[in-house]
Amino acid sequence: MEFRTLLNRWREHRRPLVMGILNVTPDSFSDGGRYLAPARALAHAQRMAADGADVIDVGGESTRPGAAPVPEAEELRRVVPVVEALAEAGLPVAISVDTSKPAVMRAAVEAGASLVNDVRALRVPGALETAAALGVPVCLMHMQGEPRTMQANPVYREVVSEVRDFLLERAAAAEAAGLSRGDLLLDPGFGFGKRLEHNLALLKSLDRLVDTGYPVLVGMSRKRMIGEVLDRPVEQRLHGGLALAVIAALKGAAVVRVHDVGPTVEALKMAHAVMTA
Ligand code: 9MG
Repeated sequence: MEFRTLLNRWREHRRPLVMGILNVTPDSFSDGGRYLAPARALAHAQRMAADGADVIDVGGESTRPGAAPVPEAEELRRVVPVVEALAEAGLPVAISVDTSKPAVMRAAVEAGASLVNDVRALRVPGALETAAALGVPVCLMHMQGEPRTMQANPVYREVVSEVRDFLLERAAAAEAAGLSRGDLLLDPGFGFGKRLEHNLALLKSLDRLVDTGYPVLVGMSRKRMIGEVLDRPVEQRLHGGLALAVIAALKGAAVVRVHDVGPTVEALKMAHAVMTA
């Protein structure tokens, strides 16, 4: 399944797509180490597909606050066999690769990925040119700083305008490099160099990003913003995450990136039924 096909389906029906998270990392914040072996990764992807995921996002470098960078060879070693296994299994989902490295983008797309999810919005040298040459849709995410230090002291004058301006500037750079406007998604990057007040303001004003006309992807699943409001540890953030997913959907998000696919699919189906009644 090509991600572009799903995006066109969303343009027609406006039912948000659900992206299941598949971290093939030893150190991600909620599931680090669980799916490093390709067979376990495939089993988890099969479960998410059966639960109704539209897309599976495969990532080999943790971007949690404080995470250290991963060398290119190691990221390739983690990601490529898993993308190959998912593609060979013929699951009824699109495969996305969560990376900022041009070599990983290239190898993953050759192996069967049809979306690049880049938390650095194609700012790594060579990423713009590589993405343009690959010709697949790309998600451009906002991040202030780098994962290792981004939560030390995030500061904004006016977070919604700054994030929106940054993303529009990156979309213009992508289009100038040859990417099609219709292949770009924007993501405010919840938790990436942002305090709780910034995250809440961005979700409250998500329509300002939706109004740009680009499809918007959001990722809030199990994140600290839920823990801060509800005072819950990472394994008890499902209910808060469902509330946030529904709010994002009502505000027009096109894709919701989550760990808990089944409950999210049901919550969004319910919201869609109400909104289209
Ligand atoms: C990889 N990753 C972790 N959190 C994310 C988010 O919020 N958005 C996107 N696009 N990717 C994310």
